[in-house]
Amino acid sequence: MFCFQCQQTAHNTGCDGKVGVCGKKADTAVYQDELIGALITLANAAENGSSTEKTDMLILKGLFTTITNVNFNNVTIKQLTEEIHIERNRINSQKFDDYDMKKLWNDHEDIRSLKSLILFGIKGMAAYAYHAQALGKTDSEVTSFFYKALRAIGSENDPEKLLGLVLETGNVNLKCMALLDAANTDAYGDPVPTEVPLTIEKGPFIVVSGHDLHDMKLLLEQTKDKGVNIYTHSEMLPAHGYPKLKAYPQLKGNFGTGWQNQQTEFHNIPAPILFTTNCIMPVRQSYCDRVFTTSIVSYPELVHIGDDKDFTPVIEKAIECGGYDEDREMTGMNGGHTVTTGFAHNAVLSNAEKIISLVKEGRIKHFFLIGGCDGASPSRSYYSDFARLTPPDSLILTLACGKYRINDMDLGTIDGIPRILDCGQCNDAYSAIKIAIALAEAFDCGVNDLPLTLVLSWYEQKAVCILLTLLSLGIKNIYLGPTLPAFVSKGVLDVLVDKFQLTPISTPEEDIKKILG
Ligand code: FS2
Ligand code: SF4
Repeated sequence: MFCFQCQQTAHNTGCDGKVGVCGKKADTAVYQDELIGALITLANAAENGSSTEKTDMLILKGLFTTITNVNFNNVTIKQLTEEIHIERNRINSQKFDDYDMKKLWNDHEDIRSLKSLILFGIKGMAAYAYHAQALGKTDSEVTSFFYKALRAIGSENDPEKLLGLVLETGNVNLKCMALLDAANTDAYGDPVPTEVPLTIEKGPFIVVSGHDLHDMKLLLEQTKDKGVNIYTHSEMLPAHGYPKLKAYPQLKGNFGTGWQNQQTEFHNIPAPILFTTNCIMPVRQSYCDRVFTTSIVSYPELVHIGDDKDFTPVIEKAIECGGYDEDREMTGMNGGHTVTTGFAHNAVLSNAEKIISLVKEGRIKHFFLIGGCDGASPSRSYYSDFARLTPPDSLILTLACGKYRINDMDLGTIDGIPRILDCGQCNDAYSAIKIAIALAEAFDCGVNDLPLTLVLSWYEQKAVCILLTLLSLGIKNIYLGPTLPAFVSKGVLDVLVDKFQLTPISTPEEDIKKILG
């Protein structure tokens, strides 16, 4: 196997043994490569063929399936590849051979690096497009870019053109995140600031993980008056902020911390867990009979809830498990008992005037965006240490699952505004961008001239497309960690550093000094 698409890749060069660090086995990695090879050929076949919405959907599903911690199941991966072959033959009668991904992995390191940025970027973007599509929203520019990018991965070898496509991936992902933002807010309302308990009430409950708000809504509807409570986990936490989801009284709180702690936190849990997307980790014996998957997530021998979205087996399991006998007090990673979410663009910008006058009065001197993915690497304590060191006259925007390192910290308020503002899931980077642009407009300057620093943590491929979006907007001086991507070659890194001053994190103390210096 060869895979180097995520931050925890072996030795920060690539997973190439019998099993990847994430638990993906060598044969699964090969089947995932074959799936991507089939998608590249499907995109070629579509160029002179007659692709339909079904073709578009297969592209999204195929890319999403290969994101880290989504699908560990050879059977469903091979089935999807077969569906792609059938679709390719349906839309174009010409004979095609699947693209061989070894060509990419063995290519010149700069070409491989640029193509990896595009491929991993469109994987992340496919997840966002899939969620938007589940709520009935599509965008033809976003859809057609998947085809264009896949074709380029198969055949383009001009580094300049590939670099252009890398930035175009970021640009199109901004549109895709805007699409998903509109889909979520049209369906469930604009998020409002919401305090979320970390205590689990006694009685039957279900833990819902992943990013899919549509699945969450369907489960809330199906658990109405069933005596089963619902708790979010990981990237589902921001669901609490959406008015039409928080209206369900059984949506009680949040279970657990970062996704990387799930094997310990789910140990002997008296409740089922539903994974709607990543990040699912290899499932341990002590809770494997209680884990359910749906949508793109797949794991051998677990019960999968199909497209009919009948969650009855999950609800029955919750009743059978019974939950805790007494309320169980749990805490966040810093000992806090509650966390707050719901500070998406609408909520923050409704306070824009106040924030602007606090800046003018010198009571807010700096903004930080400390966000992105979490992961197991001990060096990720950088982000919590960094947050603790930020001065009391600074505001911290956060988003995605990396927030669990800081979201239960009590860093106080500035004139009633909490110093930590959770914008939402990783795709809500769109909110952070909107907030930054609005601030730049208010102060009549560019985003790079604001007293704003982005301190990002990355793990999987959605972080890649978000980083590309920020670069495509010309945002400079981004601090990135905990390590730089193994797939970024020295040559490509030099370009990114030169063009965008992309900076690897060092120590929190040194970086803060440099930023505020
Ligand atoms: Fe976090 Fe995992 Fe959001 Fe990522 S829960 S690393 O999928 O997309 O963030
Ligand atoms: Fe390794 Fe990450 Fe690939 Fe898993 S997804 S095999 S950990 S590089």
